[in-house]
Order: sequence, then C-alpha cells, then structure tokens
Amino acid sequence: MSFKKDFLWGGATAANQYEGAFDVDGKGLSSADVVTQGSYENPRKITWKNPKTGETGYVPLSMDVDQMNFPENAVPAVLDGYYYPSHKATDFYHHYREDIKLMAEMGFKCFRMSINWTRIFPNGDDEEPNEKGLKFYQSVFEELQKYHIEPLVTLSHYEMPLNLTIKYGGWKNRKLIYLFTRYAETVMKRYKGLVKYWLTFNEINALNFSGYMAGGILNPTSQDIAQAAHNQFVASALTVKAGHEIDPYNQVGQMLAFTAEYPYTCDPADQIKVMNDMHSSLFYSDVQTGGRYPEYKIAEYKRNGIKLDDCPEDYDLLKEYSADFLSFSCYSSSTTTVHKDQAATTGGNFVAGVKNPYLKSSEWGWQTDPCVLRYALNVLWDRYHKPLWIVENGLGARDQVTEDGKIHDPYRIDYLQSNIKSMKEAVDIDGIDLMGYEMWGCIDLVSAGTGEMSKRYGFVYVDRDDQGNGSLKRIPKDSFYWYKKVIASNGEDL
Ligand code: BGP
Repeated sequence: MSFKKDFLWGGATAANQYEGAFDVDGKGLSSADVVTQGSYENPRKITWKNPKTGETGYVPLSMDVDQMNFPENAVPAVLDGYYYPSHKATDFYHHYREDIKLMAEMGFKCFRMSINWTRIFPNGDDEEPNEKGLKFYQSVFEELQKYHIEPLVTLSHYEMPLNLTIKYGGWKNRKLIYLFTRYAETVMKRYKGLVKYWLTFNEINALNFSGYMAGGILNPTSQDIAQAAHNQFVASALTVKAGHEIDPYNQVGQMLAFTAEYPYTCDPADQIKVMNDMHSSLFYSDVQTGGRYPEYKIAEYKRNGIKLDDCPEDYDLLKEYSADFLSFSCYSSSTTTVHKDQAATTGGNFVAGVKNPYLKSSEWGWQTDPCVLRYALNVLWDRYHKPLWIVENGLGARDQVTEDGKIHDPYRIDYLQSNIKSMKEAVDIDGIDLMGYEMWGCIDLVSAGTGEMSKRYGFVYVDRDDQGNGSLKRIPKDSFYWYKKVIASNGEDL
C-alpha cells in the first residue's frame, strides 16, 4: 500500500493571515482585524474603544474561559498606534496569480484557503452579498482550475464579521446558525463546479482556549463556550445538508486541532489526565463527525450546571448530517503530568505543555515528533472510520536570505521528511484512508499565535518584515524544490 493515485498533496493558508487588503472592495471589519501583533513572550491584544467616553485600551488575546476582562460598554476597534498583521499580511489579494503559479510549479494537487466571511457579507447580517468579494474568490478558483489544483475551502478560519460580535455576542447566539448557513449557501451556490471540498470551522475545538478567535465571544464563560460549540455543530450539519443539496459532488468536512498528548510519567493518574484532556478536544469530533454528544460531555454539563439552548431537531440534524470527512491540524505532540513540579514546560501557539525529553523543540517551543502523524491518524481512524485529511502540519522558523539571494531551510525539510514518513506509515502499515496532506503556510504568511511575520512556514519566502515593510517579492526556498520532488514521486522520494 502507498498513497492513493489521486492523493491531494498541497498547502494551506487562511484569509486573515495571508490576504491583506483588509478594507478593499467593500470588505467589512472582521474579528481578526482588531488583533495586534505580539511575540512569543507578549500575547497579541484585542484593542477596544468605548464609543461613549472615547476611552481606549486592550485585552490580551488568548485568555482562558472566565478570565477575559473586556470592559463593559466597550467594543473591539482598530486604533491608531497599533500594528494589525491582518491588514496587510502577505497580500495574496493582489498576488494570487503569482502565488498560484508557484503552487502549480511545485505540483500542488490541492490548495487549502479560506473565504473571509466579511468579503461576502461585510457585516454578517447584510441583506445582500458583496459582489466584489464574490468576484475575487471566483477569480482565485478559476485560476486554480487552470492548473487543475483542487481548492479546499474553509468557511471560517479564526475570523467572522466583527459586527456579529458587537451586535449578537458572537457564536453564543443561535442567530449565528442562520447567518452562517446563509453565507455558506451563498458561496456554495456561486462556486458550484469550481469547489467541491469544504470545511466549516477551522480548529473548532479552539473554542476551548480562545473563545474570541474561534467564536467571536468577549468575556466567554463555560456556558458560552458550550452554547457556541452547539451552535457551530448545528450550523455545520446544516452546511453539510445544504452542500449535498446544492451539488452532490460537494463534500463538507470537519476541521479539528488534534491534541496528541502523552503522559509524562507512568503514574496512572497521568494516564487519566491524558484521557480527560483528549476528551475535551475529541468531544468536538465525537459530535461533528461521530454525530452525537458523548456521555462524558453530557455528564460534565450536568455536573457543572450547563444548560444548552437547544431543541430536539438539533440532534436529528447532527446525526443525519455529520461531516463527510475529518480533517485536522497536527504539528507536534504535548506531554502532561499531574506532577508539574517534576517537569520543565514548553510552548505551543495557544496552550503550553510539559517538555518531552525525547523531542527537540523549535524556538517557539513546538516539539518535533517523528511519530505523531501515525499516532493521530490511528486514533481518529479507530474512532470514526471516516476518511481523514491532514490539512495543517509544518514548521515555523526564522528563515534568512543568504548573500546569494537564496533561502536554505534544511531544518524545514528535516521536519517535513519525518512527519511525512510517519503519515506514510499510517497508510502503508495501518491501512488508513487518507485523502491528502496540506503543509501549513505554504507561502509565507503571518502567524496566528503571535501575529509575527518572522515566524515563517512557507516553501516560498515573502519579503515582508514584522513592521509590514518589504517588497513582497516571492522567493522559492530549498524546501520548495524538495516538496516538488515529493509530490512528483507521490511521496516515495523523501
Ligand atoms: C493553527 C491555525 C493556523 C496557523 C497554525 C500555526 O492553530 O489553524 O491558523 O497559524 O496553527 O500556528 P502559528 O501561526 O501560531 O505558528
């Protein structure tokens, strides 16, 4: 066994980290457009303004549930004196032809990108869609079609119309189910024949650790997160239903941030901790892909007095229109223990863990794990038996342009080589049904966790720095030529 003939090799991006042009052609303000740049040490911030008093300020972005201190009467706002990475990013908006050509040169079969909801419905609740926004993505899809590159489209990748946060409180409001589904139907109808693979919410389980990024919620409580998750599940089911009705070729998948967690010690208490942590993220796929609420979550809600605003039809929808496939991101593994005092910690973009002495870490604390994809694929396959798709994996690093104008990135090749090998084992040895592999940030873009430009993932370097300066020139890195060879040999020549 090896990768299928039509295995979807390619790369992945997200609108707010890549497109720039944040206020062009009628686009509205999105929740990502009020998030400043940060760094590994300093969290990104959501800036705010009190419309009555004119007072301004900020709150750190990734706050735990019940921890955010967003002032009452204030609204998220763009302020002078701050740098917002999404405003410029690496300007795919004006470079899409050039970028897609580079993807084609590498032999991409697939390109994962997201539609920015605010290009289509600038306020989320507008009567009519914005034609200029619709046209932009149409041109992108037509360009991809020219090169036979299959788009994989995320409908909401860590952004939503800011107006929906201000007016409705984000995803904790059931009204969002209707507004999202209307947006999904609009684009699915418009791009029928151009797009057949769709994802609803990027890393839906990020609701657990960033209610704002994943749900547009300010000051989220556990009750809000539970409700937002429920609303997103129902919206996903309705999107699957609409997708199938609009075009039988459509396949609508789930997107999960896979948490590969290992116990740090053989104390059984560590194993139980791992099980509980895995539950808190697998809950999202148990519902969206598995089609039902798992008992451990029902019991947890009961214990904690969480009550959902739901109705019996919701559960019929979840069952009948579960995701067609399960896609996920997976960069590294984490390690955990109840004996925190015995272990050193390491980073991650939103959640930190315990350092695994067997693995090497990047500058941002992400550990390279040569077995993680095989492990992830097996866990998910055993649980759901639905086709799987790796839609994010890669290495963020500080690349340097050398005197010869080139970028030598052997560390990236090493990382990808070991990860692709692990994924290959899951297919060859374990017989798992895998649809494709999309390397994250295939053309350099800004980091979601820190907002930095200098944390680069791409096969293609983009000349832009953390202050937004640079010519935007695109330069293929050494890994570009390596990946071309991997695709050409369908994963045999690593
Ligand atoms: C995932 C997100 C992406 C992406 C990636 C890398 O969690 O879906 O948007 O950016 O992580 O993380 P970072 O950009 O923080 O390095």
